[in-house]
Parts: sequence; structure tokens; C-alpha cells
Amino acid sequence: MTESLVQALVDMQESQALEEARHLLDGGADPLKILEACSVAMESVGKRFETGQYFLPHLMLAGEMLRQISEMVKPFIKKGQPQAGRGRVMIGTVEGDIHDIGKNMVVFLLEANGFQVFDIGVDQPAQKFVDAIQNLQPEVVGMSGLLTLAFESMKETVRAIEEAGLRDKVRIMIGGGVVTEKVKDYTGADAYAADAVAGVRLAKEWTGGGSAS
Ligand code: B12
Repeated sequence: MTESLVQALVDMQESQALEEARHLLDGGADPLKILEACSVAMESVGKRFETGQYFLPHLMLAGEMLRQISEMVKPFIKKGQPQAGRGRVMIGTVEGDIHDIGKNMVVFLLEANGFQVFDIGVDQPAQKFVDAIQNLQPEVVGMSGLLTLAFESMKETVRAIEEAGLRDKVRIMIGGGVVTEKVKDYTGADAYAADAVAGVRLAKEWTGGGSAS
């Protein structure tokens, strides 16, 4: 169902990709399936970049297409009011990394599920996470990173949270591109999530909010 969208994204056919996404949404497609298709397409775009078929401008266009599709999808994912007791989540992309499309998807899915979300942005040093935890007192902290070098920043951030005496006050989840269980162990985070839906599920578990919807 989403094959044409994936193909258009991979081929950098901007207007066709936007049309496909609009067509799918109007036809009643599950908005989460559309986001999933975007991730699948980005895998191929990434591979083409690695093999020298695509260059930085292609990555930029891919990012722009995804931003527009995310905006298009948003109204189709019901935005929930923060629900009492649902919990507070703080999230950011770690130092050295400016990728934020996946993080933004996590933010709006958490919000749609009633969480109060504080997004501290991209390329955030460890100390920014520590300061924000002190100020905002979230129960859950999310760290996003798509570059391999982000693993080091995540580890450093977890360490800084520990050193500030805040480690037992928060549960930490990490995610983004190539993040795996091994990366979770390396960084000292509590869990990793392969996609935004899994992230919401974790946040619900940790705040006693039941299973993901
Ligand atoms: C678009 C893109 C860009 C755009 C980003 C625009 C933006 N606003 O984000 C731009 C052009 C800026 C860019 C720049 C660069 N990029 Co880039 N980029 C991509 C690309 C093609 C897609 C990323 C994306 O948006 N994917 C779709 C989203 C939806 O997926 P996602 O982020 O993984 O998120 C999902 C889950 O992982 C999860 N998730 C994400 N975060 C979190 C957090 C939490 C807490 C949880 C629970 C879940 C979660 O939920 C999301 C939805 O389900 C990837 C290829 C790829 N395979 O991902 C390369 C890729 C990530 N980029 C890469 C590179 C090398 C770069 C540059 C260094 C290129 C350069 N020479 O300058 C720069 C780095 C700049 C920097 N310092 O960060 C490499 C990284 C290689 C590596 N292992 O380190 C990749 C993998 C391409 C490749 N195969 O070579 N990039």
C-alpha cells in the first residue's frame, strides 16, 4: 500500500511523495504506517549516501520531505490533552548530532498519548540534559541520536546525570537509527526503543500508564 510512497521518497521525487502521502491519508491509511514507510525509505536513502550515489543535498531534501509528511500526518494522530498522572517526558538529540525528524515523531506521538513533553532540541550537551532534568523534573528522559558518535554523547550524558545525583529519579530511553540493545548497555540507559510506538510503550510502562494505544 505504501510502496509508491517509499519509491518516490527514495527517488527524491518530492511532489510525488507528498501527493502519495496525501492520497494515502485521504484514503484512510493508518498514519503510523505512513511514518513507518518514511523510515523504510530513509534506510535506502542512507545506503545510497554511503555508496556515493547520493550526496548531502539528497539527505537535506530527504529531511525536508519527511518534515512535510510529518506535518501532514500530525492532524490524523489525535492529539491528547495531557492526562493527569500520565507523566512528564523530556527529550533531546545528544551533542554533535542534529538529526531531529525521528525525535519529533516521538514527541508528537507521546503528546498524542497524553504525556507532557519537553523537547530541548538538537545537539544538546550533557549539562543541558542535567539542567533540564533539575528544572523540569521529568520521570522519563529520552535521548535521540543517529550518528555513531552519538553513542559516546549518550554515554557521557548518562554519566553526567549520574554525577549530578539524578540517576535514580529518571528512567532513560534512547533511540534513533542504529541504536540497539548493545548501545543501550554501552551507554548505561535503561532501555532502547526501535521506533516511536515502542518509545511510547516504554514511557507508559514506566509511568504506570498502561499499554500503548
Ligand atoms: C535526513 C538525514 C539527514 C538530514 C537530517 C534532517 C533532520 N532535520 O533531521 C541532514 C541533511 C541534516 C543530515 C545530516 C547529516 N547526516 Co544524515 N541522514 C539522514 C537520513 C537519510 C534519514 C534520517 C531520518 O530522518 N530517518 C527517519 C526517522 C523517522 O528515523 P529515525 O530518526 O531513526 O527515528 C525513528 C526511530 O529511530 C525512533 N527514534 C528516534 N529517536 C528516538 C529517541 C527516543 C528516545 C526513542 C524512544 C525513539 C527514537 O523513532 C523514530 C520514528 O519511529 C539518514 C539515513 C537513515 N538510515 O536514517 C542519514 C544518516 C543518519 N546521516 C548520516 C550522516 C553521515 C550525516 C552527516 C554527517 C552528513 C555530512 N557529511 O555532513 C550529517 C550530520 C550532521 C550532524 N552533525 O548531525 C549517516 C550516519 C552514519 C553514522 N553511522 O554515523 C546516515 C545513517 C546516512 C548513511 N547511511 O550514511 N542527515
